[in-house]
Amino acid sequence: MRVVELLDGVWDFAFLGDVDPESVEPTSIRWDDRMAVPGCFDATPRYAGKRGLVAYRTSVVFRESAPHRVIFGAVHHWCRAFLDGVPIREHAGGFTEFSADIPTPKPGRANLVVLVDNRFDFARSPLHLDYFDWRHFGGISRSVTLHRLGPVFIESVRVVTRSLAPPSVELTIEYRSSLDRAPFGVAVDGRTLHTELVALTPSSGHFSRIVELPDAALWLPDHPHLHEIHVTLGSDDQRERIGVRDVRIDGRKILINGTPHRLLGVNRHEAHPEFGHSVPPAVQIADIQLLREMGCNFVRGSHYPQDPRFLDLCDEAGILVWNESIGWQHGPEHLQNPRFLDAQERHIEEMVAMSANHPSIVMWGILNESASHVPACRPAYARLLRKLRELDPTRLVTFASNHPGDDVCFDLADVVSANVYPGWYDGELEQVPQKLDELIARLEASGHGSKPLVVSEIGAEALFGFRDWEHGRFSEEYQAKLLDTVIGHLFATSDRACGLAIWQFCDCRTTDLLRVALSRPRGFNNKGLVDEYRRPKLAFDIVRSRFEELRSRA
Ligand code: ADA
Repeated sequence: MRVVELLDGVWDFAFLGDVDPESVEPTSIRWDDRMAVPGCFDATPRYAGKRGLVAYRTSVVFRESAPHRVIFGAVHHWCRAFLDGVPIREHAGGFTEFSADIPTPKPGRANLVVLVDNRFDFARSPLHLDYFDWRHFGGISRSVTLHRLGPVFIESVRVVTRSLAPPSVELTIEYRSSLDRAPFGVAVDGRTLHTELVALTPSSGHFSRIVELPDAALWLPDHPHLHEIHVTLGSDDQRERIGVRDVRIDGRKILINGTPHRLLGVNRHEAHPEFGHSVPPAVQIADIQLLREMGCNFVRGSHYPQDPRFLDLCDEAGILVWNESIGWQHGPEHLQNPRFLDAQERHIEEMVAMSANHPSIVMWGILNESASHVPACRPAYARLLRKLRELDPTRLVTFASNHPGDDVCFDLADVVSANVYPGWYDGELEQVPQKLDELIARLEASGHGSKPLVVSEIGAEALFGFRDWEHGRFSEEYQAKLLDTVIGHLFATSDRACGLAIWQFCDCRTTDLLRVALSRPRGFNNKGLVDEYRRPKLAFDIVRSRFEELRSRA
């Protein structure tokens, strides 16, 4: 079985500042501080809000000269890793997993140094830009593990539901090998269901098998049954937790295992003022508790791939997920730039590779609020959505448009998703019902009326604790009243939308770029139903009672 060592803990740390990474000699850094891994250094008091190059160091022990791999859960947002001063991997882009191979380590202790840069630099890290409406925290934000690789090793195990009755799944195993055959086995929930001696192609390859799961119960939001699949190949193994379910569309409805589901939920940033993007399990569990308390069965991971551990919790809680690749209001200058699109494509590959086995994910999203109304940007949407469908034909694809009236890419998606702000950026609260009706009428008129519609953002800003008799903007009362009106109108008087993701679950720190910061009191996007410490605002109870009522009617 594979030997895996968790490298998390307290690492040596140095804040190097505004220096060029090319000028840094990793063996002569002055280590003058300590930092938690996983963690975001710029969420700690000493380095709060700082941008620059930093260095992390730990030591690892190789007991033998066999090939090893270091897997980084996520690093924000550019890094270069060295083993004893020798570069082993460079990576741009946070929120996704990547690895570094060490084919022939010297037995003994070695230093693993990671230079990490949270500065904005389109040339090096085109996916993280300073104007996005959230704070890009920096650091090694998810776990780091060291894997010893044997003569045969499993690169990935992909599990896809093939049939609901009788339940069966298709497993696709990608491997690397120096052998021409190896015993292969599949156990489900501890029971061996399949064994064979499988022929392997030299160096690398893949094969698929369909396995019936006679005792499996199906995964549904109300009954999220999970099963553990243990795959062995030669001396290597991998465990995946899966749910047997399928996702389809029937006209304007989204079906899970053949049953229409109305998606009721929120957008969630993976962030916390004390931990940045490295949200600890205790907070993730609190978030799940709050989502359930509100009656949500849906979360949109805005606007980047969610932590696999949070996805595990969604799998367990039966919360449907829209998992999204990173992006925010990109115009033609990005969407026609091959460098940007290549980086998006690599990031999408990493996102799908790390999260495709989560049954909670029902759709993939791309490019939040980008120029999907500009004909010249259509090829970018076509390319990235095509990529997603190639990588995963079993799920729906979508993108959140903030130009739903004149979007030119909706036909490329399975689900039409609209971000709208009636009563906040667009008109007064009293106009909300009329504006929602106009949105639906425009979609019908432009020929997109036959697809499922998700209102993927809608909301209002409320400063936690600001209660006011005028019920004006920024008060908790205003937000509560607006969301009450939205939910009431969207589902009580019309059934056109099949999903809603309120903007947003919790307040989050935003960019310090002046033009955005001036419209964001406290430097936060304050449209959360709870504040950044998860304290509920008035709207929390309103949403809960509306969602409860809708679910009891369903
Ligand atoms: C947009 C965007 C969100 C957030 C929101 C707001 O719709 O997609 O990330 O910025 O607006 O609060 O204005």
